[in-house]
Parts: sequence; C-alpha cells; structure tokens
Amino acid sequence: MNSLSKEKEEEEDYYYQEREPGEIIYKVIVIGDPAVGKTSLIRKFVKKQFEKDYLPTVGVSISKEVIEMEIEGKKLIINLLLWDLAGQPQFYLLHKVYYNGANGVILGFDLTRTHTFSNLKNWHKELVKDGLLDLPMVLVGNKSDLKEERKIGMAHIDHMKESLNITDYIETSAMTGQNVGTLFKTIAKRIYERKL
Ligand SMILES: Nc1nc2c(ncn2[C@@H]2O[C@H](COP(=O)(O)OP(=O)(O)OP(=O)(O)O)[C@@H](O)[C@H]2O)c(=O)[nH]1
Ligand SMILES: [Mg+2]
Repeated sequence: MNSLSKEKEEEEDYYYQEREPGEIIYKVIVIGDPAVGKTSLIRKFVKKQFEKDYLPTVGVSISKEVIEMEIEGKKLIINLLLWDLAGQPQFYLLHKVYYNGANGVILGFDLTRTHTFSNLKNWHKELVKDGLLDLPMVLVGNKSDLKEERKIGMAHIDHMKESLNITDYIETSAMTGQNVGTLFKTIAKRIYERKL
C-alpha cells in the first residue's frame, strides 16, 4: 500500500472513530403506564426542573439532550433523542409509528402503584409484537422519594427482570433527581456497546 492510500485510510478511520458533535444520534423511546413519571424524568434530565402537577402527555413529546461520556477510555458526545410517549390508552394506536427507528427503550413503572408494575408484562408483549425486543432496554422504577408509599420490593422486581429478560434496572426520583443522569447515560452506553 502506498503512503498516500495509507494516509487516506487513516483519515477515514479518524472520520469514523472521532465523530464530530452531532454525529452520534440515538433515538430512545420512553414508555410505561400513565403518570409513572416519564415526562418528569426527561424534564429533570433536560431542564433540571420538576413539576408537581400531572399534565398527561398528548401523543408524543420529543426532546434532545447532548451527553458527554467516557466509555472504555474514549470520550463520546452523544445526542439523545428522547421520545416521550403518552401512557394514556387512547394513544396506544400511535405507538407503532413512534417506535420506528428506535435504538433503545426505557420502560418505566411507578414504585408506589402496583398495577403500573404488573402492566410491564403488557408493555413487553407490545415490544415483542412490534419487533423491538432486541433493542437495549433499561427498566426504571420511579418515585423512589416516596419511601412510605412504596409498594414494590426488590424480590418482585428481580422476578420481573428475570421473566422479561431485562438486565438493567435503575431506581429513580424525578423529584430529587436521584439516578436520573445514570438512567439516561446507561441507555446511551448500552446502545453504544450494542453498535460496537
Ligand atoms: N414524588 C414524585 N412524584 C413524581 C415523580 N415523577 C413524577 N411524579 C409526579 O407524577 C405525576 C405524573 O408524572 P408525569 O411525568 O406527567 O407522568 P407520565 O409518565 O409522563 O404520564 P403520561 O404522560 O400520562 O404517560 C406528576 O404529578 C409528577 O409530578 C417522582 O419521582 N416523585
Ligand atoms: Mg408524560
């Protein structure tokens, strides 16, 4: 190989490895029952704010957040497109369209309401039906600040993880901010690892 084509190859390697900001874009869908806190988690992450009032999402709301992280010694700038899907049943018909092109899934439940937890099975079935099961997925139990009202213990969560075959579980509070950054960084990391 002459030095010019070697140089060209190196240039190409550089282009593909050291991506410019904006070049890594991951679409993440955030799903789960109504009022589990999907919008609140995204709001806390993107705007560092928390709203006490519940305003159900209509259809979908899309936010972008740029995160910088280091994975295996490599500095990365990742653009996360967060698709916050309405949990209310009247919007379920739209899901399939919104799932299109997704790179990862955040599946949420409310630690204080049991039916949001048992309903994870139905969300999972929907993901199977729409062929999204192979995507990286993080399970999130939200409202960890409401300790007195907590209804779901770790044994049940471990059992659910096993039956849905999900390895990553994170407990968050959109109110205090506990683990909110970790949640979004974890899904970004899992997508990145999957693409390697
Ligand atoms: N205490 C507490 N309240 C929370 C937390 N996260 C969300 N909430 C409250 O729960 C309610 C529902 O939050 P949303 O973020 O709107 O829920 P959602 O999952 O987006 O609901 P849909 O858009 O209908 O699917 C709101 O009143 C929030 O203030 C949390 O971590 N702790
Ligand atoms: Mg919402």
